[in-house]
Amino acid sequence: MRIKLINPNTTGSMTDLIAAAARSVAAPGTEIIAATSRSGPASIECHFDEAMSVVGLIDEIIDAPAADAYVIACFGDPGLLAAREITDAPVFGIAEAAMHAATFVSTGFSVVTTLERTRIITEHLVRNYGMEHQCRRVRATDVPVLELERPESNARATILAECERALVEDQSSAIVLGCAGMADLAAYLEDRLQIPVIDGVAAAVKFAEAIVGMGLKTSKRGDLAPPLPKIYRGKLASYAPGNGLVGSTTSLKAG
Ligand code: 5HY
Repeated sequence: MRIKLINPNTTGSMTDLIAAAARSVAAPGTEIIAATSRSGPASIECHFDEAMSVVGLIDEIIDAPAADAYVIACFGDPGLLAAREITDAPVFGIAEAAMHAATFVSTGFSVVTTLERTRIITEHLVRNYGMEHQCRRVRATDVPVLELERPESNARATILAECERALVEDQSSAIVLGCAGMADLAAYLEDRLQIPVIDGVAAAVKFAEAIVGMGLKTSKRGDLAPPLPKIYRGKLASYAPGNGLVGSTTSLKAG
């Protein structure tokens, strides 16, 4: 099976880290195609970044070759439902995948994420995904996304300290890592904390394998049906549903 792993930010080194995490858990028959968005922000840290990242993400989904499943490797799950509309191949967001995984191995988890403003965005996701009962708290470290890559930033120690506080103050029994750029930290943190630490990239890849293995596709009945054909104007004219790039027939073939 072929899983396309899309980093919707434009930082290729982060894609390499995410791809390594995905490949380390993928089953022998799974091919991971890692892609970095070609347009948009270098890191996604606010609502505007998220909105601006979605066109680049959609480009990666409509580009050949088609995949059996898609993973959006950013913890805000930007464009997740839009992506599900334009293909019938299952699409996974790493936040949704990680939170679901956490509920299988604990009754209460904390999310440890990057900036304070990201914490608020994650709280929206917790509510959207109906995780208010299982998610005890979302914690920010105030480490910017791209600082995760710089050893001098001391991000690893900062994140470990926040996880330790989560165990004591939130009484959480699992940690969800709140950024794709933390994918390489799961084993290190799990070793020190002795509780499950869930990286959403790994979770999404394993859910993708399971759902594709079950032969499931995204439902095209209701709101995840292909977008209705209509005119789009200005810079986005070529994305008008039904004109060939995004359309009911093309996208379903791509899936
Ligand atoms: C991510 N931003 O996973 C998010 C999460 C965050 O560029 N990749 C990003 O920390 O806001």
